[in-house]
Amino acid sequence: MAPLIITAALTGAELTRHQHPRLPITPEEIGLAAAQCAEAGASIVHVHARWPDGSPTQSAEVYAQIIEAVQQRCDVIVQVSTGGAVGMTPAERLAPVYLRPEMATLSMGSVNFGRGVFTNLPDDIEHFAREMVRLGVKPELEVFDAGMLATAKRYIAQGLLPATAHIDFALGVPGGMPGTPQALQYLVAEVPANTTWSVAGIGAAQLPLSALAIVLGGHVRVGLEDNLCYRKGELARDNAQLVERVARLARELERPIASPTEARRILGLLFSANEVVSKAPT
Ligand code: KMH
Ligand code: ZN
Repeated sequence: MAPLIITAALTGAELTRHQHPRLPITPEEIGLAAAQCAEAGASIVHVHARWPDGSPTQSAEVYAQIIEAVQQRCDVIVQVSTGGAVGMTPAERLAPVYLRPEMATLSMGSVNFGRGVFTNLPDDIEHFAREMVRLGVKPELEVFDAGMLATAKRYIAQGLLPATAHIDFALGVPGGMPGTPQALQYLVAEVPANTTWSVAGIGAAQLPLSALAIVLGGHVRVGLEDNLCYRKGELARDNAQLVERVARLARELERPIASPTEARRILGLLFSANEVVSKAPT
């Protein structure tokens, strides 16, 4: 089996310090959390930006500060969110992609989210996809429901998305597919050839789905964005504690853990010298 890529979803858009006192909010805090997660075995950090008061933003300037704060401290792949927060405009959400990060999320459809709707219209998904391909940013296809996997497969078949896609199954959002082993196994059986996948179990689903992904040969996303607790009734110490547990499980199950370089190789992010030149910001 390929080494396990662990993604740390550090902050999210909706959570507050009232819910978790160690939720990283500022670029500095996010950089520190990334370094702790990298030390624990994460090779990707999924990041959201916040204004200093904690409210969500897709400001490219704040994302640039986050990327710099992470890269000063460690070598992990930075994956920016284009999901942002419910209610943001598509143009707002796409802004950090123009920084040409290594990866960005790309949601494959709309889903009820909290009391609102996380809206992803076909025209917007297709525009986001074309921009990411044009800018050399690897999309991670966010799948909250089975129909979204069918959409991803359609875009791959049409050539809008590369066949070497990376899919993240975000399971357990109320309104989306449940965070059960049965749901994950159904989805995994439908994953197209050449495609890698990870799972982000929401809330209590995080631990069992992580264990299942390790044995099924998938990859794992954990972190406070998806789950605030280490176990029922006990807040996680921080993001790194959640990464440490997955790394420990993987070691027990004899699945090696990917370094950032190995993760880049698995995800096809390593470019030849010529391609690096063509990827340089213009
Ligand atoms: N905050 C959610 C509405 C992503 O990062 O791409 C969307 C989200 C997905 O978090
Ligand atoms: Zn996110």
